[in-house]
Order: sequence, then structure tokens, then C-alpha cells
Amino acid sequence: HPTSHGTTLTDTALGDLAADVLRANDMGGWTKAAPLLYPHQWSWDSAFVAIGWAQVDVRRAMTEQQRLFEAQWANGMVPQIVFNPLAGPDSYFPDPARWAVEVSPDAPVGVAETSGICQPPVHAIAVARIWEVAAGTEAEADVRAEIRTLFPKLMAWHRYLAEHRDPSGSGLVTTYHPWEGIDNSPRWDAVLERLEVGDVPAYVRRDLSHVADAGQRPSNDAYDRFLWLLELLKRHRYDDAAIHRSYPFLVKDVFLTSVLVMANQALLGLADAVGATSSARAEIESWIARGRSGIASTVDTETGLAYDLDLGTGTPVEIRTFAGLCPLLDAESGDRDRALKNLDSEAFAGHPDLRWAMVPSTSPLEECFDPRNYWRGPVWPIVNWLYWRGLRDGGDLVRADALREASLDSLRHVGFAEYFHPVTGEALGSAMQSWTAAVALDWLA
Ligand code: 9YW
Repeated sequence: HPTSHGTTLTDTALGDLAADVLRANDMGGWTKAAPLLYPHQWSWDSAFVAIGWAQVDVRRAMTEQQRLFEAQWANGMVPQIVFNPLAGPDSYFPDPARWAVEVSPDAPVGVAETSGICQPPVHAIAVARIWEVAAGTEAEADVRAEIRTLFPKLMAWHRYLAEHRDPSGSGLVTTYHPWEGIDNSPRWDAVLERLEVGDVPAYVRRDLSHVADAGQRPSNDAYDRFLWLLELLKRHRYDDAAIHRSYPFLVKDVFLTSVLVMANQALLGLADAVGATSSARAEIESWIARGRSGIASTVDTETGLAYDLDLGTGTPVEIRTFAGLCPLLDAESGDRDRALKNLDSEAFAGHPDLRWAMVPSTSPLEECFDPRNYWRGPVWPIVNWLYWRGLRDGGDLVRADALREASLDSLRHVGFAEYFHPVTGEALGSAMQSWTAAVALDWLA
């Protein structure tokens, strides 16, 4: 890890280094999530990356999102991965052959190969940020024209999440797979443990050769379970109705839902920019209202944390992770006060052992807390960027500034690692992670 830039690094130098990371991972129109570990375009990574590009080249930022949405499915889903045609099948596992998305009539044909699931919808948040940066500059007209072409695609994407991923109209989005963003989070442990894993065709993990030690990544047992779920999704031809009828990993995801609420607020702003119809606005407003009441229904009366709902058992997943604070992502949530108390508490950013007062992926007070393992303890800068935005949008400027300062200080010391040890600040996962560099650029702006 080429890390520890030290406290003396100026903001300008940090920003220059961050821009270098984006340029190094730039494939010409789209950006690799990381140099070796993730040689493709990941959906929510590309949204954060666009937020970063906005500070370097605002037109390039729009291109990032246009390219991603070229691979949008006919049902509106924006796929988790758009594969790099030049990377070759051994560059990352699972590869396009394992996903075999051609079993679905909705998968794109003749565009790009994709995976068959999705990730949190940060895209409208990114495009709104791009618009903010472009407005009043010489790029304004071009960017507005680009947003006009993207707007209906963003609508289709949000409609997919609001309808196909929530057939009962609960207001909560269903997630089908840990790879929909938060891989080995303990949020999924109970559901995964219940799985009866069937025949998984033989496979070779590619991820372990790109990290310092396997303890920073999901276990082999977790991978078997992830891949068994993939086989089942394939058998269902990635059909949302069939999946909701019979499939063993159905979780109403509070984080995914809260990001969608935040993204719908951003989309309302974009509706102004492109002069959208009043029916489009009404549709977005109805999604916001539904998402907000959905989240309110998940907040635990005792702790004030939002808990995912495991549809397999009908019970809340009572694990303290960053996701529990998600009412903070909605400026108008009625549950903000308790979420703020949780944020400040020893269970989260107020834990006395933390090197920086930031939100760890899993609470240090959980028994399963594992400070070097991926989503089971380390700090992820992009998660903190979302909470910073939520604090700022909710008018909590003191906390927002403190979180921004802590985050920038961590990046000066840790570098643009994928994630880091919350206590020691050890850089973990991939180095030169695009989205980490991207949020640094936005924080510095
Ligand atoms: C993997 C690219 C992706 C992120 C996910 C993160 C990880 C892929 O990397 O998943 O192989 O584990 O969990 O959120 O989009 O950065």
C-alpha cells in the first residue's frame, strides 16, 4: 500500500493525488472500480466516481453515467457490473459466463455483458451533483442536454426499484444478494446460514490474489453461498416476480431504500433542470412518501435503529451496522434525533477507540465486529460521504463538518484504500480505489 500521505499533505496535493487515481483507472468513458481487484464498471462505484470526475472534468462525469446506463436492462434495472470486454474471463469471478444473463428477456443484447443483480441507486445523487457543478459554467448547456437524455432512464431505474423490487408496495426495496452492495455484512449472516447450498459448479476465486491476506475478504463458505444464490437467480431467469415467489434470500433492505429516498429527492431537483412533466414529479413524490413511511416502519422502538426485514422469517435483523443509521439519509425523516444519538454513541462514531470519529461498517460493540474484514468492521469512506450528505441536507452543519474533517484527515493518512481499520487506520482491501478518491475530491470542493 503506497499510503500514509501524512498530516502535512495540503488539500491541493491530496486533490491532485485523488485525480491521479481517477485518471489511472480511466478506461476512456468509464472507470475501473480498482486497478486489479475490480477491473470492470461497478454500478454504485461509477456514480461516486462521477461525483469525483465532476471536480476534474464535468463532461467526463456525465459520460461515466451515460456509459453505465447504456447497459440498463429493459425492465429498468441498472446492473451491478458492466463487464470490461477487454479484461478477459480470468480477470474477475464471477464472470459473464457464470451470470448467463441471456436467460432473461430483459438483459441488454449487443451492448455490453452485465451481471444479473443491482446496487444502491446513487446515480441521481451523482447527476444532481454534476448539475450543481456545471450550472453557471460554459458546460451548462451541454450537461443539461445530457441530463435530458438520462432523465427518463433514471425514472425507469427508480420505477424498477419501487415496483419490481417491492411488489407488495411496502415502501421497502427487496435485496436478493449480498453482492448488491454490502457483501459480507453480518446483516446477511442469519439468512445465509439457513441456506441449503446445492450443487455449485466448480469455480476459482480471483479476488484473493489482489489483497494482502484473505482475512480482509469474505470467507470461502460465504462465496459458496453467494454462488448458490446466483444459480437460483439464474434458474428464475432473473425474473423479479418469480424470485419474490420462491427464493431463499429476500431481505427488505433499509439502506438500499434510504439511498433511493435520497436519490428521489435529487431526481426532483433534476426534474426542474429538464422541465419534466407534473406527472413525473408526482410519481417521484409518491416514491419518496412510500420510502419514507417504509423506513419509519423499520425503526426499532427500543434502540432507534432501522433494521432490515428478513422476509424468510418475517423478523427484523437486529444487528448494529451502519445501515441502522439510515434515517439520517432522509432530511425529513421523523427518526433523525434518535439516529443522531446513535451516531454519536459508543456503538458508532463515538466509540472511544476509533482513530477517527467516522461510521464503521459494523458497530464495534457487536460480537461479530471484525475490524479488518470488509463489511464486518472497517470504515468505508463512501458510506461516510453518504452520511455527511445526509447530515448536511438535514441542516446538521456542525456534525456534517466534523465528519468531513475526520474523513479528509483519514484519507491523508490512509490513502485511497478501499476500506480501513477503524482503530489503527491500517489501509485494507485494494489500493487506489476509484470511489475513495472520488469522495475525497468532492469533500475538498
Ligand atoms: C467484490 C466494487 C465493489 C463494490 C461493492 C463491494 C465490492 C465486489 O467491490 O464488491 O468482489 O467483493 O462490496 O460494494 O461495489 O468496488
